[in-house]
Amino acid sequence: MANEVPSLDQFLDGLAARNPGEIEFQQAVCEVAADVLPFIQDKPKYQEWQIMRRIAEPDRIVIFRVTWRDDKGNIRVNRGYRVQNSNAIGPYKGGLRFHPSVNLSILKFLAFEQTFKNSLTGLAMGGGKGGSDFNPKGKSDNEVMQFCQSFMTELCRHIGPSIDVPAGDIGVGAREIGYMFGQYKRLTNTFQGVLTGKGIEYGGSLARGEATGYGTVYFLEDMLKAKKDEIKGKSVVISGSGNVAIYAAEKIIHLGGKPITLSDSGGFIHDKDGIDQEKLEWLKDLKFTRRGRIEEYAEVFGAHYHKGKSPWQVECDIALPCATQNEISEADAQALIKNGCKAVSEGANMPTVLAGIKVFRDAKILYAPSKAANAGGVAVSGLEMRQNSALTSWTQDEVNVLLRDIMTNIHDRCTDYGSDSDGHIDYVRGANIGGFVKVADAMLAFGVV
Ligand code: NDP
Ligand code: 2IT
Repeated sequence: MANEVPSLDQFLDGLAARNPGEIEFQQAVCEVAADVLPFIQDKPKYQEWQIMRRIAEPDRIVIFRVTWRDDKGNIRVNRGYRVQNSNAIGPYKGGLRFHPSVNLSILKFLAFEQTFKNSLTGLAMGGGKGGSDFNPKGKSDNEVMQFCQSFMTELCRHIGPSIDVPAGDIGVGAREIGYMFGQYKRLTNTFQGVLTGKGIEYGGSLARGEATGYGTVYFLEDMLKAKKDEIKGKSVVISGSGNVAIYAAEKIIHLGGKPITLSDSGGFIHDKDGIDQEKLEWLKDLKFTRRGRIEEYAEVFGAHYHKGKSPWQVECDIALPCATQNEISEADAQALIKNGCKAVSEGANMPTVLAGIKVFRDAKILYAPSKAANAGGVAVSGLEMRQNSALTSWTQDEVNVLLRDIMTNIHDRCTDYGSDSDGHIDYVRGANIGGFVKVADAMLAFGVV
C-alpha cells in the first residue's frame, strides 16, 4: 500500500491545514482520532484504506443564500448550509440548527459527530447536519415562516427520504419543522417522511420530543446501574432550558432525582427545593408556548437567578449539560469534581472542552460523551422514519420501550470497547471506537470512493 500510517500529530496537522480556523471541527475530530488511531494501530485494513481521513472529509457541503422579507417589508439575507458527512451506513441524518453563531466549522463538527452517534444507535442512518445563522428569537411567527419556506426552497433539492432526512436542533422545534415540511410538500407535490420531529397529525412519532432528554438520563441510569447505584435521591445540575434540558429534568424527576438548576444564554436559576413536575409543567408553557426567559422562573417560584453565569459551580451529584458546545470549561470541570459531582451525561453536543474531558477522564467519574448519551433523539427519529415507510404509527409506550432498549445497547457497545483492566469504563473511548467500526467496515466494502 502506498500510504504511510500518520502519527496522531501528523494527522492533526494535516487536518488543521485542510480546515484552517475551523476550531470546533478540529476539536471534534481530534477527540475521536485520539482513540481511533491507537485502536487501528494493529489493524492494517483500516490504516491502508485511510478510513479515518476519509470520515473526516464530508462527502458534500451545500451552502446557499436564504432571502426573505420581514414584517416591515425589509429584505433579509441569511446563509443556509447542509453538511452531508457520510452515508456509508444509511441516508444522511441529522438536525438543523438556527442560531446566529452557526458557521461551517460548527456544522462540520456536528455532522462528523452525528456519523458516529448514528452508528451507535444500531439503526441505518448516516451523518449530516445543517442550519443557518438565522436567529428565530424575537421574530414573529410570520417571519419564521417566511424564512423556513425560503430555506426549504433551496434545501429541498438536496434531501429526500432515502437521501438525507433533517430534523430539529437548537432553534428548530415543532413550529419550524411544520413550516419546512409544508413547503417541501408543496414544492414536490409529495407526502414523504423527509423530515423527522414532525407533528403527530402529519407523520411524527410519539415520544420524539422527549427522546433526547429521556435518553440522556437512561444512559446515566445504565452507568449508575453498572456501579450498583441509582438516580433516586441525587441532586442534578442541568444547563439549558430547551427541548433537551426540559425532558432530561422530567426523567430525573420520574426516577426520584432532584433537578436544581436550569439555564439559558442570560443566566441560570438555582432552586434548592428542586424542580418538581408542577414547576416543570409551568416551564414547558414558558419555553415551548410563550418562548420566555428562564429568569421568570426565579420570580414566580422564589429561586435564585444568577445573571450571566453557568451552573457548574453549584454543588451536585450529577451534571447534565444540555445547552450547547464548549459550555463546560476546564475550570468548570475541576469545580464539578471538587464539589463532589460523580457523573456527567451530555445532552448537548460536545459541551465539554478537550481539557475538561481530560479532567473527567483522569478523575475516573462516570462520564458519558454526547455521541453516546444524547443519541436517543436521533434514534427515535430513526423510528419515525420506520413508521413513515410502513405507513403506521406506534404508541408512546411502544416507542419508549424501543428507546430504552437502544440506550442500553449503546451503553453495552461502549462497555465492549471502553472497559479498562481495572474495571473502569472509559465511555469516551467506548463511544468513539464503537461508533467507528460499523462505518469503517461499510467503507471497506465500497473500496476507494
Ligand atoms: P433548544 O433550542 O430547544 O434549546 C437550547 C437551549 O440552550 C436554550 O435554553 C438556549 O438558551 C441554550 N443555548 C443555546 N445556545 C447557547 C449559547 N451559545 N450559550 C448559552 N446557552 C445557549 O435546543 P435543544 O434543546 O434541542 O438543543 C440543546 C443541545 O442539545 C444542542 O447542543 C443540540 O445540538 C443538542 N441535541 C439536540 C437534540 C434534539 O433532538 N433536539 C438531539 C441531540 C442533541 P437561549 O434560549 O437563551 O438561547
Ligand atoms: O444532534 C442530534 O442528534 C439532533 N439534533 C437530532 C438529529 C435527528 O435527526 O433527529
